[in-house]
Amino acid sequence: MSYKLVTLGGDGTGPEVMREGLRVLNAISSALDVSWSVDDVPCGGQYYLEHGDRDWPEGAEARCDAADLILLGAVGWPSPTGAGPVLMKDGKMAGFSPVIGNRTRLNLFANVRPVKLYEGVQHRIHGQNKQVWSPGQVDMVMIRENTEGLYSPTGGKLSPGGRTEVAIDTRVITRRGSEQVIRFAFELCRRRNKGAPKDGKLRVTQLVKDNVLHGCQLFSQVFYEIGEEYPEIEKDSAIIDAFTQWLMGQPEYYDVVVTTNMFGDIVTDLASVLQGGMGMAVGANIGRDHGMFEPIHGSAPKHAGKDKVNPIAMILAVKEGLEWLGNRKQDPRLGRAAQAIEAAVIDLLKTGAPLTYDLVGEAKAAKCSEVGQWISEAAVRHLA
Ligand code: GGG
Repeated sequence: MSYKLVTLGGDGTGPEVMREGLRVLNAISSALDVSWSVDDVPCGGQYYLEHGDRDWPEGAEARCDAADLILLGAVGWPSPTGAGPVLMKDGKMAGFSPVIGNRTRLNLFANVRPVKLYEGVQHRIHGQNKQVWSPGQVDMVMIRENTEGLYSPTGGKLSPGGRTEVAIDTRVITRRGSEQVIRFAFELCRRRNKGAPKDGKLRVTQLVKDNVLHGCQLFSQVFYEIGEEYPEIEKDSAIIDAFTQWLMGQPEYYDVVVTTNMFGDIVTDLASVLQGGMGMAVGANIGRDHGMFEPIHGSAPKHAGKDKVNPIAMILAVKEGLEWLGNRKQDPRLGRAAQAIEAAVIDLLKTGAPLTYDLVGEAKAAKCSEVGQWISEAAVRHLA
């Protein structure tokens, strides 16, 4: 039996990091005798520019729906006409379908973003390659609601192009959407059973602006209702703007964090600074029946085609995907594969080379493919 894998490489550096993710997946799968049927679906802004009417082929939805596992690289491409990304006729970003389209259609309601600092990562928060925090101090999971909020496919423009032009984005927060993601956060906190690095307490922190926004008031109400079912977990609430400075100043206080869609989008990019940057940060889009795994970074057009960017986030996305699928299918081989990949990444970061420019600077930088090759060999060694 083989598992069905859909790959959505997308734009720019997306296909480059995907290639390294697949290099690791293939190496470890042959060592464990796991087989995959791989369906590569082209998509994104570049696809739209070449094909004219859609950002992925006819029938792509059904191909994703049939997958056991979906891996996404990155989407979004600059418009040849000037500022901003390539947009489709309906005003959506070309690349909407594989990302927000899949999240919505497949009800991938939880966007799970581990924020973990591995030993050896030199982040540059104060302008030098030093560590501000030790790895044990940064180990939280952020959960972003993934199907509604400001990313709901509602809103539009009135009088487009005229002097009276008005653009409206509607922030939709539903009880059902809030319930499913908040419950997911409490369950994850219980299952993870780690607690915050600072004090070992199981803690779920919600990020809201409930002093201003109706949607956040509903989210918060649901948070405390559901929280009652988890007496062993501390319920913590932070106003999103204040949270941004607490996150940087005392990351060790946080265990599991849950928030609405756009707050989560922004704050997880910020949190990536604590773990070495966007090249280290993974997003797992999880629903009841489907999962899609991606690096949280975008397509980085200026680096495209240079074999330059950090593939570790994509490789860790493969690891998260294998862990998720292994649990779903009760296949212990996939769990072993996931552990071996993480162990290989840990080895590499401790060894200190080969690593890409974002982690070690241009002078010492290795290529994207060298990093992928090193990790794939090390992961296989971990299985022996
Ligand atoms: N790999 C992530 C990616 O391609 N992001 C592009 C994007 O527009 N994402 C929207 C989102 O994460 O909400």
